[in-house]
Amino acid sequence: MPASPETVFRALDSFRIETPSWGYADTGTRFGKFHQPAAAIDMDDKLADAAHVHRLTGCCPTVATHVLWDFAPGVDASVVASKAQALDIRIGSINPNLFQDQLYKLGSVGSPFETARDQALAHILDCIRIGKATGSRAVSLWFADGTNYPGQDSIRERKHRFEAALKEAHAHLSPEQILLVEYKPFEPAFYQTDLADWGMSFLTAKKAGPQAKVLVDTGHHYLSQNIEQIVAWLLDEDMLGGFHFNDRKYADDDLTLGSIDPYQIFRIFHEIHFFAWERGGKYPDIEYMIDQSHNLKPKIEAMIQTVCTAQELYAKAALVDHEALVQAQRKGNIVDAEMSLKKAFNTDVSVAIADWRGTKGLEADPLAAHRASGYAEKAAVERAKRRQELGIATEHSYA
Ligand code: LRH
Ligand code: MN
Ligand code: MN
Repeated sequence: MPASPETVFRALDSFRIETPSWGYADTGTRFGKFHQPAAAIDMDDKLADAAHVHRLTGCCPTVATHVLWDFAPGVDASVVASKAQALDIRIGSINPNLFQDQLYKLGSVGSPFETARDQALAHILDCIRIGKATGSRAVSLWFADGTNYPGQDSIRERKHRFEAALKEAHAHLSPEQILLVEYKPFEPAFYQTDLADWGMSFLTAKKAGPQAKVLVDTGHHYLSQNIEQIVAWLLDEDMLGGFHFNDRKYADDDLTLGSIDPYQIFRIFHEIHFFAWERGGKYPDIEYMIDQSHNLKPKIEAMIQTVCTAQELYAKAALVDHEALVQAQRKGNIVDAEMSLKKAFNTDVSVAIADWRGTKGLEADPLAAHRASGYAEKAAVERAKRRQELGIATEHSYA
């Protein structure tokens, strides 16, 4: 059944998704890295690639930055913001790096060492300053903190250290800024992670202050955990700040979105549309971001694939007949209730999305348009040459 174009158009008109700078550069697993000649070398390349993806999709106006990987020490962040602006994009979330420095061996803000805690907090405050200088809204916190062996440190003490640091960070936010608190149950800490699940992020964010919210990375859950239920609860508590979208088969696999389980992403989007429908069409303020590390697929193709999948699933989820769903729920009609979701999920939205792109002056198929543009081939030649000149033929700063 083809989709009602008005609903699809309305959904896509308001849908924006942020691409990550690190998704354009060479990445790998902890076992190794397979290099791509077209991969971005520096921030200028990452901005160019992000702008190219936005030009083709029309829905990725911001790029997430990882401070240590993207901003050279002492660089004027507003200059980077101007470069982005010149390319018709903006700097999006600012991600501190609280895990690579040797000082963070036992953690950052949760470390038993005061020097590590002080450095981590100072870095977060720097990121808040970078956010102000670049006109970006979200400072997005992910902590590798935790312990690897029972008894290694006091779990409660670490909790208190987190509460103190995030409260202090929150006090430095401008009224426009938000603090996103991401959780992850495992890796690199393998006994206990300080912010291991949404409840821990929720409490820590609540204690930090009203501008702190929870960030849900879809890869950061145990297998079979009901992520849409977490989303529904966070929406109901006005605590859902944003997403890091990716897919996984096992753990934090960072695969392209919907490559394994598109229905799960659909169900997450359904919770958001359903919530907004109950509120007369008022959508919550959510930062939709991609966090994937496709080290085998060509970088830009993988990014476009994820963006298009996100649009498709967001549009499909908007098609759920909420009236019918609520009627079925009230009658205890499980089959019809479930079918209202399935019917929307099984609707073909490809023509409606292509038409929407047409109304925005975009090509109907961004992936085909990218392939036809010759952008990747040109980048491969130019970047391979530059790598040689710089003496970094196969290396990149991402560790
Ligand atoms: C941690 C994480 C976090 C980091 C990103 C590179 O697994 O999801 O968001 O900032 O990966
Ligand atoms: Mn993440
Ligand atoms: Mn992750």
